[in-house]
Amino acid sequence: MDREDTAVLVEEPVHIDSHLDGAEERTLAEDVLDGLTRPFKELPPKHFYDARGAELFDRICELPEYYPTRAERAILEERSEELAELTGARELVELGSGTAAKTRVLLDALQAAGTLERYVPVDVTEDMVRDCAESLVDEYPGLRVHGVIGDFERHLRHVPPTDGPRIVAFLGGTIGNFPPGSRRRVLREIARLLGPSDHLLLGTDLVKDPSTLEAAYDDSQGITAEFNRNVLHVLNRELQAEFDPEDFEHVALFDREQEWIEMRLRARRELTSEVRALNMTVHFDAGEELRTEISAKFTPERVEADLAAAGLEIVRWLTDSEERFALTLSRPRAGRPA
Ligand code: SAH
Ligand code: AVI
Repeated sequence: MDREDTAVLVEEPVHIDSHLDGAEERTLAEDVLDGLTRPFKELPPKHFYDARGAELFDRICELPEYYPTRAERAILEERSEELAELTGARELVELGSGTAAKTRVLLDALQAAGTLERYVPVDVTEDMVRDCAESLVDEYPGLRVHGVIGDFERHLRHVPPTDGPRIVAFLGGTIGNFPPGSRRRVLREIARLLGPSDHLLLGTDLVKDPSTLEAAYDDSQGITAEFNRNVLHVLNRELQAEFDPEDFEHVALFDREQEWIEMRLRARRELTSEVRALNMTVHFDAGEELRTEISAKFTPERVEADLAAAGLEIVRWLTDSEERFALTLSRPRAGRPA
């Protein structure tokens, strides 16, 4: 027999694509040029997540005040079997996957149902995608992992096509980190990943009393404050800025009208920093603030309206016993425009 006849194509269990290159540094530069020259200074939250930011976020998830992770995990523990049965998913795509800690609950259920074949984590933090892929193929024999290192606002076209039912998961409440207009744009883009037999699983934190919310974003150990200041460490390293992060106070406030938490960095004194890579000088008055994150809190009506605007209809609305957090399973509405 010819060697070619006997050759078996062995697919590697881990495949990683990276779409972050010089373009990523440009987006940080553009965000700084755009966001730090406005009367109300602002930066998008995706720049928190270098290796240190990702580690600080993991510590936030363990804090007694930060309930969303525990509440979402509790829902997954209670309802993953039902989600596996409803979706019959062979593939799980996860946007902003991080360490995929809670995701394992869903992967366990899909594996127990006998349908799981492939996991596709998508995240801007390269080491996390690589480490998580390596760990998961060890933990789930037979699982293939196709990691996409990229920005889910720009690189969703690189999510590989699938021929089986899939779940696209967007957990943790990360959708709340977008202001309302971009939130709907992001959901519309995500909905384009869904065929008629696919589902979106969306995690959203729910509106509740302001004191619980503000404590969740201003913990007594100061970990969230460090996470917030980390964006200045990122600017110092990536763009040769000269901020002293300790010159800034961490602020977390619930905006009752918008129903979102705002994290800000407030200058403790008047200061000026060079951003050498951009040949730029940034000035802060004493008390001036830089908005670093919004984290929107949802009502069932808001989730339904946002999903409907993306052409999706709700299949299941799942909450924890204290109704702090919701997971919504939705699918493309029949007859939605492509
Ligand atoms: N899903 C996890 C992690 C949430 S933290 C959980 O529920 O605990 C938010 C994650 O999204 C981080 O891992 C961060 O690196 C990633 N992220 C933030 N903005 C992103 C973007 N624009 N594109 C891709 N990943 C992003
Ligand atoms: C990732 N994201 C959903 C978190 C949140 O709650 O908005 C990020 C975070 N910011 C402060 N603490 C946690």
